Amino acid sequence: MRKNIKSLWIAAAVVIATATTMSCSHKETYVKSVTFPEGTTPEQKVEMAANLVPSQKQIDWQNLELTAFLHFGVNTFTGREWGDGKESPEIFNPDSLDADQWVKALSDAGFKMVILTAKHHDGFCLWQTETTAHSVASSPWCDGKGDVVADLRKACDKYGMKLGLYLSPWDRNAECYGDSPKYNDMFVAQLTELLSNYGRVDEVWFDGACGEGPNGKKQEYDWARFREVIETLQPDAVMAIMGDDVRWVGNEKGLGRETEWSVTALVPGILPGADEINKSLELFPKAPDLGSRELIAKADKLYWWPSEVDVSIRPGWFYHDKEQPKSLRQLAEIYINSVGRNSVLLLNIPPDRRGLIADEDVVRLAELRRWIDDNFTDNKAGKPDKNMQVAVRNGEPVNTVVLGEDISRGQHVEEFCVEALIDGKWQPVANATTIGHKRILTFPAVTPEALRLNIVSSRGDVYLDRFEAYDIVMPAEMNVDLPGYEKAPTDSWTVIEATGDGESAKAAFDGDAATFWTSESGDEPKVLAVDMGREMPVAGFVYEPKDGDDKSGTIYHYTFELSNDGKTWRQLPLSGEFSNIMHNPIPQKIYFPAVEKARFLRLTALDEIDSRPYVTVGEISILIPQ
Ligand code: FUL
Repeated sequence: MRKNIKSLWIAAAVVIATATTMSCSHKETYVKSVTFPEGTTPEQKVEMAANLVPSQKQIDWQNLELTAFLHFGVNTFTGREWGDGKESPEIFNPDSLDADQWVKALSDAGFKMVILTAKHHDGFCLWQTETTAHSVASSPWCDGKGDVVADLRKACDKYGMKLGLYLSPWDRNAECYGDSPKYNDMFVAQLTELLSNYGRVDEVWFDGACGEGPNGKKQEYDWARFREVIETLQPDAVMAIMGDDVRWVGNEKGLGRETEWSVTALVPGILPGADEINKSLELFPKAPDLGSRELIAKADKLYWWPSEVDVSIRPGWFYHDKEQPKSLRQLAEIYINSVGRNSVLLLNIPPDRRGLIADEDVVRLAELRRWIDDNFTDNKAGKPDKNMQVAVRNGEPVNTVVLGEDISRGQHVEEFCVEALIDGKWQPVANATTIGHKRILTFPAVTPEALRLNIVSSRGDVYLDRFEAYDIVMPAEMNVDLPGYEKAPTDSWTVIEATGDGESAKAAFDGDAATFWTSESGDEPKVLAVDMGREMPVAGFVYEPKDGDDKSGTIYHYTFELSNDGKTWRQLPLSGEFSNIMHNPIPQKIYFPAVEKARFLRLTALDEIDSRPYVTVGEISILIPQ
């Protein structure tokens, strides 16, 4: 706890008291968390929530706005999203790895920090480690003498880029994984190496994915100890996701919430008792409401735990040959829906097998930078006055406002309306709830004399430090499907086997993922077999989870077989895992090593993402060469 600095009036800061403002008699501020003493009333809790502020390193982190993610490792060479830890280090052999090329492209695009997967779930370490032989030291790359983290450090120094490191707690290679104290020692040793030998580290990213299944071993992580290592070795680094400085937004689609509170009742997963408290509040990282007044009334403690939106420029986190980067339109929408919704955007740009960021990704990043510069430089609004009103340049149209609260004083706005003065009358042009560090709101273009912000409700005083107006142009949409392959028509398809209700299985290839097949029963295995009506050149298949928020029944592990006569089946040599589908339930495009001629296909589901006794298929389709 620290004493509040009395409200300072800064040039652009506007302070207003609103209808809902309580008189903040004792303005004590709370840094990072606040615990409610017993008997605190709901009103007092809201007042205390208004006085919760971020730590300095959280403020610095939020100001970065754009951070880049680099997923690189053995998966780059196997084409998988989650390695199983059995990969031979021999396969790691980028022939032109150039960290300078990565950081230059990222720096040119305006990124301020880059986070590298020093170790992903497969356990392969990209640095020279004493903790395991499963690392670059055992690879042919640079005769085993290379060190990707060191290369990246050097490039970051050259371009003034901050460095962050992703170290996966889940390790599918470490023999001691599951032997909790032993693995925790190994993990601490890895963390210590990374945080001691590579200069300043600004973000440590611990992923929440964890593979312990019903048959697996249960590893109990020593989060308190991991945190201590960070605090000792890199006190300025934020601890993200499995950490209490930075929160996972809850999806991998590039979407912040419409109402994105940095002040939340959700307890960071690394803190003792987090699971029980979150359960009692019916809270989880994907929950739509993390900070409303109703929730605060039920909570005993609140955290300043701001959101980070992680999303990949490509469908997968790792580079896969047959995938393409997102369109500029998609990236522009992601920018507005992340940075513009009180979040930091963590955009993944995976280096390819050469060890370079692919040309088309470099181009797309440059396009994004240009789009941001072209659209968010020419502010048409003047300085806000004390009524939160800005004059707009004479006769100029605007369709976007960019607002910001001075978060060093907390997050206060609960609901607001932007009004435009047109022909002498104030008219509403946009309504929204939270602002936080930055809120970008678009609306049909108007040509007003002035704009004003009408705060409908807030938690105490509002400290606005940004009110800008622009006339932005969204990039045109374009087709990002991979050229050369297309989905085969399904008119002649018939179901030859389906666990449960065979009739409903047709819904799995009716071209509409909103209708789906459910295997229904708990029978094993769960099979869907189809006669495609004629022999086809099959290059791969697409499994699409059913549409909508309810993803129950989504398949996790599977086998996929083809047949020419419907009797003799051959299983395709695939990983058999829709890796990460529980977090990112996008259509899974699986390409075979070679095009196969076949008339029949059989998908066998081995388990469901949450071990439910049934599976669902929104759509199954076949990819054929065009
Ligand atoms: C997830 C991981 O399982 C993915 O592979 C990826 O690293 C993503 C950023 O986090 O939970």
